[in-house]
Amino acid sequence: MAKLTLYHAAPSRSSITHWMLEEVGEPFDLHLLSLSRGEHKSPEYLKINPMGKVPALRHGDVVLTEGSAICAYLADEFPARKLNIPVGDPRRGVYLKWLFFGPSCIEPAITDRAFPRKEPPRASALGHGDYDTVVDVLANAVAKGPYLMGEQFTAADVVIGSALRWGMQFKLLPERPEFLPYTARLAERPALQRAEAKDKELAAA
Ligand SMILES: N[C@@H](CCC(=O)N[C@@H](CS)C(=O)NCC(=O)O)C(=O)O
Repeated sequence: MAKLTLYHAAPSRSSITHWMLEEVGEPFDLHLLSLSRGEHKSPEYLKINPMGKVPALRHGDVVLTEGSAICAYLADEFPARKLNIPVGDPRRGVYLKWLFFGPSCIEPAITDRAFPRKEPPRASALGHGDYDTVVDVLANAVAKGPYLMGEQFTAADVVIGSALRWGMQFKLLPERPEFLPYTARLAERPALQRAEAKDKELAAA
């Protein structure tokens, strides 16, 4: 079995992939990087992620970056865990939509809110449109539950759930009544609890 190593800083966006690894349940190593000491900009690490950012994942000879891609990759590599929707299943299209919606719509909507522009751009010129539409689409997606894809928890819940949890924590997303039961359900997952406890321990060290 090829070794899994997560290049990680706790807590950060790599916590999303830390949770995903806990859901997968295979043994993995954490290679910790101190963002405050700039270890993510070292020449050695820039060979792994030329963006100088966490997360990055090494799996045997495969190295990949971008949190959502890592979640999708792990779900597909370990299909027995049923964290993906496989090729050929008609539900896969919607599953992929949510995996991409995290970085391409929620993330820019949140950063627009955190760092408002002096002159608001035209919504039609932005890939995510506008903040309120992103929030409404998300609220509608999680309203029914228990998970985005219905009864099956998938990597898409790790990506979207992480964004909702983080966004609400930092008051950059509203605590909509549709979001709260969904994120409460996610918080009960033992894998998320293990990743969070470990990240707290690492952050305190
Ligand atoms: N597009 C990347 C973003 C990763 C990212 O921004 N990571 C932050 C941690 S929250 C980082 O490494 N920041 C350090 C820096 O840019 O100096 C992903 O989704 O994985």
